[in-house]
Amino acid sequence: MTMTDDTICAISTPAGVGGIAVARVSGKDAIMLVDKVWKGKSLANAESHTAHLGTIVDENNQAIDQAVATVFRGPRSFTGEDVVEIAVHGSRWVQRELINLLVRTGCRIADAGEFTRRAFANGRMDLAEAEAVADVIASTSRAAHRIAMSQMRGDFSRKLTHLHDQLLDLASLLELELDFSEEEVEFASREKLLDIAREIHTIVTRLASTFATGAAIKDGIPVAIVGETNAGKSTLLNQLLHEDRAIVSDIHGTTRDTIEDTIEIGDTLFRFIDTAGLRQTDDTIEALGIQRTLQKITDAHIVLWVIDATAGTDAIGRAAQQIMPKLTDEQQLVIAINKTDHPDADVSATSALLDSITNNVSAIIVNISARQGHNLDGLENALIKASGTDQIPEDQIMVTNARHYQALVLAADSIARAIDALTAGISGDFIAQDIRETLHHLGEITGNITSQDILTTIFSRFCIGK
Ligand SMILES: Nc1nc2c(ncn2[C@@H]2O[C@H](COP(=O)(O)OP(=O)(O)OP(=O)(O)O)[C@@H](O)[C@H]2O)c(=O)[nH]1
Ligand SMILES: [Mg+2]
Repeated sequence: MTMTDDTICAISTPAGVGGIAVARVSGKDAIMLVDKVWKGKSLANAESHTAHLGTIVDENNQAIDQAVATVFRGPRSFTGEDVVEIAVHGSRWVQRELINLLVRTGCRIADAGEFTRRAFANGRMDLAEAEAVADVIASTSRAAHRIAMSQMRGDFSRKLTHLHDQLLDLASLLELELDFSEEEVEFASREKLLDIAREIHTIVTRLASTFATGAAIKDGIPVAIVGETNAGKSTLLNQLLHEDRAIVSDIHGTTRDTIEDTIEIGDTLFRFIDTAGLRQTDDTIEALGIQRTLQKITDAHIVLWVIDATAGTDAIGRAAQQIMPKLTDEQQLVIAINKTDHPDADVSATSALLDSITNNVSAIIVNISARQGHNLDGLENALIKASGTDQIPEDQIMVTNARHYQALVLAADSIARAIDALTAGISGDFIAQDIRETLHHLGEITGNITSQDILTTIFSRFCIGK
């Protein structure tokens, strides 16, 4: 991606036919270039933040469409440059002609994410805020949207900037000390330094620890649906997704490979993964499927164990032996006792056995009939509870971006080294080095310190027009 001061254009609304489509033009000549294809009151003297009705006409004075042009004069615009947004009727032909015409007039088609990159380059937002624009656009659930909005508003950046500034103050005192090293003076109080370093360590670690949940909220909380063959896992998946996604049959071992899809329950996006039923098998393909099931248990945040209440207690014991040892403390277990509608279902024996199996693990147990759709509400509530998303305070800052997470982990490491050095009474230059590293990692998130390569990678993930 080249950063130049030319004027760029792109359709900013989704590809396809719509009631209207909006082309965005940004750059120092934006107003002048749009004026060349504009029939109506000239935009040259239009005030910022005003909308004008007119017609887009080509070089032969042929009308392409009636349009509304909204003028934003820099720096008070999204990109910080002069911007004109042209709303036309959303026909594919009109959209194509408009862009072709703008290019013939002197605009360049924008690269992916170039509008947002210009906003960043012109100081309209920092990097974390710019990345949040992409997240807001991509958000598919209320919870994901809330996190992205908070990041776009700059809550996360403000927190980091505050830490960064505090640390920078101390770092400069330390550097000053190094300049006077002959004299053995101490400008930076070691006690104060230690206090602040500890505080920063706590906050950075806490932020990093929100990543697992934050990322899961963004992509869908992974729920592995597991259990013995024929328990009703695929039936349940179809019910949760309100769609016949997986094949259901009374033949044991119907599902061979994992099937996954997302759906929003309450405010939260869940990613359900239906898996091959657990049983002893000589079939090579089925055995590979079962290996995948075990892997999915490891990757899941929530393990949803489906039990066939008609299958007898031996079957529960067998499944438990496979599932329980794989669970970690961070994972939540939800157990669905299924087929409660069936005359052979023995719910009380099943519950009693489960009590002993799960006696030192916290599990939420729900009785359901997947086939009849009984108590699916109860199961959905259990999933929301297990996800913990209803416990996240409204103003909690969540990290959802792997790049930010990595930088936070590195910042936590270097500040921890500084704390060790301070506690051990090690000399100032080592401490200053660790603090400089911490500053560097915090700066990477907001973009104070970021290489052009990283910027290009980040912005190329946007679509054209953003
Ligand atoms: N009576 C009753 N039958 C059910 C219920 N849920 C599923 N079944 C039946 O149980 C059989 C197995 O259902 P599946 O959903 O294919 O089971 P599965 O756990 O995916 O099985 P595998 O893919 O072989 O591991 C089918 O005949 C379903 O109709 C239920 O709630 N009540
Ligand atoms: Mg199945």
